[in-house]
Amino acid sequence: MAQASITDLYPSRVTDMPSITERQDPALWCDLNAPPPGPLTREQLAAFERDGFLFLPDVFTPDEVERFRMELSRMANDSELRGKEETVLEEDGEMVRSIFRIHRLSDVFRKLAKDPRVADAARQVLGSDVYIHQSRINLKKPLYGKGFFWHSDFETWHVEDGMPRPRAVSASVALTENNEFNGPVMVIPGSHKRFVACVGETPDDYYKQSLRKQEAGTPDLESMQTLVAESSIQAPKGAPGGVLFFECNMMHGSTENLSPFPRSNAFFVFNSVENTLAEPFSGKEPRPEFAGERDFTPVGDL
Ligand code: 6CS
Ligand code: FE
Repeated sequence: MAQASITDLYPSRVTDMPSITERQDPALWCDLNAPPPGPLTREQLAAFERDGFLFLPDVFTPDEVERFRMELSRMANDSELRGKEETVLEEDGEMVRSIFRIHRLSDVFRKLAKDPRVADAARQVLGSDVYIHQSRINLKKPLYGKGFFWHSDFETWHVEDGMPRPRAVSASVALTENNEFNGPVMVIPGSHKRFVACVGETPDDYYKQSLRKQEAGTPDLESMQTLVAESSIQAPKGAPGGVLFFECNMMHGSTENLSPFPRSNAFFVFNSVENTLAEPFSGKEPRPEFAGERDFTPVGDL
C-alpha cells in the first residue's frame, strides 16, 4: 500500500544501517507560558518536556486499585476472552502476557481511560482532544513474567500502524507495586528527543510475534550506548495507584519478573485527534484494531 501524500518524517526499518536523528516535532504541545488548566502543573509539564516521562505517585486510591485488580483477574480468567486475539500469551507457555483493548472490553477500564486524572493530563500534554490508540493490561506473573526489549513505541506505531507524528502519550497505571525485582519499566530520560531508525524489514503479520517478543523495531547496541551516554537509565518505582506518563518516542524496556509476586499495570495510549492514523509506513497491511485503533472517537464520548 503506497503512502502517496504523506512524507515519512521518521523512516525506520528501511536500510541496513541504524541511525539517530533529531526529533522533528515538539514533545509538549501546549504553551508553557499560559496558565495550565490542570491536572498537571507547569513544573510537571516542563519535566515531561525535558525527560519524556512523568511519574506521579498515589493518583488512584487503594480502593480504586482493588477494583481494577478484581477486573484484571476476572478478565485473565475469562475463558471466552482467552480464545480471542486480544489476549496475548507468553511465548513459552500458556500464561497470559497482555490483554488488549480493555477500554472496549471492560466497563471498569473504559471509565479508567476517561478519568480526568489520566485523560485531562493527556489532553494537556498533547494540546488537543484525544482518543485511545491502544490499551492493554500487562501481567508479569510471579517468577515467569517475561520482559519487553528496549524500544520506542512511536517507532512501531509509525511503521506498523501509520501514526504520522509523535503526538501521543501513554499512561501506565500501576496495579501492583513496581520495584527493582519485578521488572519495572526502565526509561532513558531525554531519549524522546532523538529518533532511532532501526534495521530490518517488518515481516507480514508481525504483530503475532512482536507482541510476545519484539525483534524488528528494536535499537542496535551503538545507538543505545549513545542515548545512555548522553543521559542515564532510570526505573520509576512505587506503590500501586501511581501513574507513569511517557511520551510515545521515549526509549524504554523492562526485564522479566523474577520476584515471587506479580507485576501488572493498565496501559492507555492517548493520541491527538489531530494525529490520526494513515496507512502504515512499512507499506504492509495495518495491524488489527486491538493493536492500533482506527475509530478515532474522542475518549470522552466512549
Ligand atoms: O507493539 C505495540 O504497539 C506495543 N509494544 C510494546 C512493546 N510497547 C507498546 C505497545 O503496547
Ligand atoms: Fe512500549
